[in-house]
Amino acid sequence: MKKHTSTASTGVTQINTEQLKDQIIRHLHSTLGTDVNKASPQAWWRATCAAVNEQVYDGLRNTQRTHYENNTRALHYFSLEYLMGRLFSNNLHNLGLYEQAKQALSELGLNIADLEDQEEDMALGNGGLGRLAACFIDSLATLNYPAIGYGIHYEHGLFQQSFQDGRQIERPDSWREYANPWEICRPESVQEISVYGYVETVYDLQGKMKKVWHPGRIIKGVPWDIPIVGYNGSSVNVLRLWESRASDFFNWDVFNSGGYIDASRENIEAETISKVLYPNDETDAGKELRLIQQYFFVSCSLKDIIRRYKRTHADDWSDFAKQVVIQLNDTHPAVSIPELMRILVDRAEMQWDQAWNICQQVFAYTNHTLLPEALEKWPVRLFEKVLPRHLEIIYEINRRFLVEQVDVLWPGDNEKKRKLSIIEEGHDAMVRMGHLSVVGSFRVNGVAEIHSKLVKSDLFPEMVALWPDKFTNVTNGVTPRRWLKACNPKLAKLLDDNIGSEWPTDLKQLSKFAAFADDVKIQDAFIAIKQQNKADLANVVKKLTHIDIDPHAIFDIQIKRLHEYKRQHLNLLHILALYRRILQEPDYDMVPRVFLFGAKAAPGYKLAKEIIYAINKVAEKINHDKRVKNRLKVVFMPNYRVTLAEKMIPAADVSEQISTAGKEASGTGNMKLALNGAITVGTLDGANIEIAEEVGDDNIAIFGLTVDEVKALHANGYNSMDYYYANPEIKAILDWLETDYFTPGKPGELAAIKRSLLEGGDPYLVLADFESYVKAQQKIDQWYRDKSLWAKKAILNTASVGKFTSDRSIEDYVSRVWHLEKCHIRRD
Ligand code: 4GP
Repeated sequence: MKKHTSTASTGVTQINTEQLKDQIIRHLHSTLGTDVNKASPQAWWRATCAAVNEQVYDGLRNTQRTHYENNTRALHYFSLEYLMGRLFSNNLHNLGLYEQAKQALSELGLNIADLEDQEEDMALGNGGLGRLAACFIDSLATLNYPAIGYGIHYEHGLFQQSFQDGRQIERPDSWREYANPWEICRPESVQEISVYGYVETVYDLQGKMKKVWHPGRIIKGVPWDIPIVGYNGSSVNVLRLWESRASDFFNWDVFNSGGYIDASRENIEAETISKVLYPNDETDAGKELRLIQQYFFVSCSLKDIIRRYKRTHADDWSDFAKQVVIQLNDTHPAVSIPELMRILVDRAEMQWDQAWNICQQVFAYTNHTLLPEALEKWPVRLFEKVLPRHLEIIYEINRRFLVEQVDVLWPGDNEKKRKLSIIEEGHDAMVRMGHLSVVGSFRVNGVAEIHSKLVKSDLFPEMVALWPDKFTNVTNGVTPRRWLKACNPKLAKLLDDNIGSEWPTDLKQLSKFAAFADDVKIQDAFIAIKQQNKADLANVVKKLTHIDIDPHAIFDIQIKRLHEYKRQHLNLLHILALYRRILQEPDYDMVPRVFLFGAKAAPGYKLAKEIIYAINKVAEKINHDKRVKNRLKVVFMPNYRVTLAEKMIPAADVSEQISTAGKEASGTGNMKLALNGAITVGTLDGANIEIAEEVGDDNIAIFGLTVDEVKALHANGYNSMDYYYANPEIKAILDWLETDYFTPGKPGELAAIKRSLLEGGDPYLVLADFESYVKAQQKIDQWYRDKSLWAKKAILNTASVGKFTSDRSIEDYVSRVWHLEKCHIRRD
């Protein structure tokens, strides 16, 4: 066999294939305690991870030392979710070691893809918000910005999904059951945090009043660090995740006094905090545990930040806001605002104004959704029980805000005060976390142009009147390293060969690819790659679902959380319309199409689960109906997650982005799919609008009501019944769902969708957009018939979406919000 001895072109330490092989074997022996003759794939994978970690830790050490020496200002990203996926191939790619590793493993008789499959997804997030956080920390490290991500070290990530007779079944996800090779426990940085108890007002000898919080429970936060390797860069930043444990001190007392059971209960209760990720997406969990989770991680993180700051500044707070900026990823970490106030006022004994001044220079807040049910509110009585001192502080923040800001701009206007108050009055008073976030931050941003506009006009118009400069936009982005280079290596190579290899860190370079849109050779190459990716996906589909799909059909893909506003049921209605046309017209002429879905529904979200069930039942019928003659196939992929996305996205011809206009804040799947040459069927919503601007109207199939039209329709009284009676196709399809055609012997099993669209009033205007959706789909069918035309459109999609790299999003945050300096890492 030919010896491959090339060295990595970039990365932290130069290393060649031979050295890598030696390292892997050394770790097989000394870290895993096994031998080449009997090592399992799992052991080989762990040994390879350990070898990779040698490079990672070099970079980590150098990065931390350089940041310390330069006393850098750093970003602290506070997020309850990080949807990381696997790290193995990502770390290899970012270190520039992927080809070496592939070669080294092959010389050892192993296939790198098999080892990749040994890794569980790190699914510590629900959907877009969590995946965005993962892309952002990749970009921050790649761009050499000092940054640290803070979150929770959940024992169980997002549930694993399977289907039983078409219905979603949830099982716990145990991503680190046998330990995770990428994380490092840091006992030296353990924190203790307090909850419950009561507040005492005391007076010192001078008669000065002080508030003393006597906590009811103390919980230990144990940090686990995951190194985040920048691409080609020398920076290795850290994602620090907190695990909850019972405080030793508390536990020991109880234990000593004979309370073994009580001590174990304390343990269990404490550990429950970081036990599970709430599976809700965009809805408020409404649980005491969720509030404690939020407080637990922000309190640990703030103490960690302050400990680091004090190392160089002792008790001098004057530079704190120069050194520290904290991004609140949605309102979930908003309790950090009163927590920092508590630390400054109660512990550091600072004057309120001075403390508030610091707070207002440190926090910035990103809003990710306008859905009313997702805007977090916590009952005042819950706050009082869990965080009594914080509630007092929130009252004081609110009092000052209403007197010093609201009443000055709108003197005597009680209606304004009621609307803007951080406390929503009522028989069950609530703390409005969105209001708190806006009041306590120096910047507020939405995640796409239209969304940021709506944040200002519909969500917080008065706050804009108070602080016009506070509001800004940062359109989301995705890392092209994971979402093109690593997941679509063939397309990545075609790009390298034709436009050079700078695009992974300078995505605007993709525009050079537009020059090849009419080049027949490139079109053929592009189509051949897509075809191969589709064949690969067909194999995955066969393995997971036993369904045969034809790689020559159009692969039409909708992958995202299951939610009414995302309208997977609109997609389903279109599938039913096609099926019905085929049955009515046996020679119905259409390009064969495979509709692929991937989506998890929150376990408590009934209609979402009914939609999954209906899609699965319709799929079963269509896939077995000979009359269809393979023109239609429907596949619901089980357990959709980052790793599955990496297989589906490179194989997509069509990208379904069909939310009701005004509801999808941005979307990021839309960006990944366009980047990989899929053509979007989409509404003018979220970042679809910006994608359309970039790719041009000819290369996207836009349909449906606009945001203004949606508002007007609602204002004038939308009646979905009008569409039901006016359009015979709609009527026939909805009535069909009520029969037992798809669920033999069980009529009405799929009726929930019809009910929600008719009796339920169709809140997301599915029926109003149906006709125009069908037309857009016909356009896709027409375009696809002309191979060269399709290839051109697909190439132009890839070539035109350079804007949507998360590197650009990060640079926007840096210039509009964070004001960081790049820090070039000195190697030892
Ligand atoms: C999501 C939004 O729904 C999606 O449009 C956006 O692209 C993403 O955040 C990142 O900004 N929101 C959530 C959530 O995932 O839990 O609110």
